Amino acid sequence: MLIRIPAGGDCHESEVTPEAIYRSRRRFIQGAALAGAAVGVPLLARAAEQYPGVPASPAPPWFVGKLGDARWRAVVAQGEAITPYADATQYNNFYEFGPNKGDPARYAAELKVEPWTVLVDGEVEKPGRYSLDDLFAEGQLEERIYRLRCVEAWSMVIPWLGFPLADLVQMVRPLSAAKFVRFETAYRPDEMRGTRSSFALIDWPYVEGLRMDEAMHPLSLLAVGMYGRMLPNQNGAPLRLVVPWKYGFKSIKSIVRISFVREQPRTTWQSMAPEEYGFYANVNPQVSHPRWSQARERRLPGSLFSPNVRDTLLFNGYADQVADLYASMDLTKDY
Ligand SMILES: Nc1nc2c(c(=O)[nH]1)N[C@H]1C(S)=C(S)[C@@H](COP(=O)(O)O)O[C@H]1N2
Ligand SMILES: [Mo]
Repeated sequence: MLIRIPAGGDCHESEVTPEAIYRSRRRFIQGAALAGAAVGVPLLARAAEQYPGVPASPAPPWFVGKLGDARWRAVVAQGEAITPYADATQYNNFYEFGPNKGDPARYAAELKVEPWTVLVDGEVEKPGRYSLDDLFAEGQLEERIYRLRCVEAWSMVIPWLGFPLADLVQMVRPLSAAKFVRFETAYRPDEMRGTRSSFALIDWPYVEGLRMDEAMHPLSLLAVGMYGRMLPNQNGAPLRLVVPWKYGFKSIKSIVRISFVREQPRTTWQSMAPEEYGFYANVNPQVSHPRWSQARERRLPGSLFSPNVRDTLLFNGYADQVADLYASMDLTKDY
């Protein structure tokens, strides 16, 4: 399925700023405000050269096989550089491993991600327990470079590797009764020390959800990798959702269950603080969090002297692609 690319046209591979180039030459992307490209060069050969600072991790055969004929598809923005790998993997939110930004990098290695299965259930013709291999047997791996905007008002630009969520949804054949998709993270107290803490107010497992049309949207991605490699555990290995027009908390990590349901699911942050976090969680500069404004954001990495503050974009800059989904809604009420 093709991403609808807004006016502005193609963005070639060379226009995307890899981390190394960003660091060494500060070369920025010229061109369209938002552009995409599908270039048929195998990613495997490119990964090492595109993201040289990234440690190579042993990958299972299914991943290596997919990487061999991955499709390069950039979705980027003018003047925006890919966030250095070190920041994307050491400044994380993954409360299962602790409340501090450094906890996931420190402790997520304790999660055993191999073997891994995903339970698909609910209103669906082909329920079952699937391995990642089964889930993506037919899929072609794609690279997508997206902004990631946390509700805490920081953001990054991350090159994901994954499969369109829509392809998986179609493969398991939801029934017409299915109106929402509910996602659940692994809950393993032995391997997730944050869930053992009595200070955590979260009612585990972490749960997120999308309306069916959001799940079918071509920008919604199930990521299995980033920076040309397997996903690090702290970023949600082996399988995480990426919904780039919504606040980061919708992008649920380490998924073990995908359910097709009739009712809007009760999601983790919404159940904890419904006045602060909504089900939709669309990035919106005009809808403030009750305790802070969302009008601006800090693009990481920043520094004391260069905090890198920028205006928040409606739908995180993806309004041309997704605004239609919410045409009849009051975004201040359905936040
Ligand atoms: N299971 C689970 N998924 C999660 C979270 C979490 O705590 N647990 N944090 C979310 C939040 S708030 C953000 S901003 C993103 C952060 O993703 P990153 O660490 O890969 O940047 O993951 C989201 N997914
Ligand atoms: Mo977040």
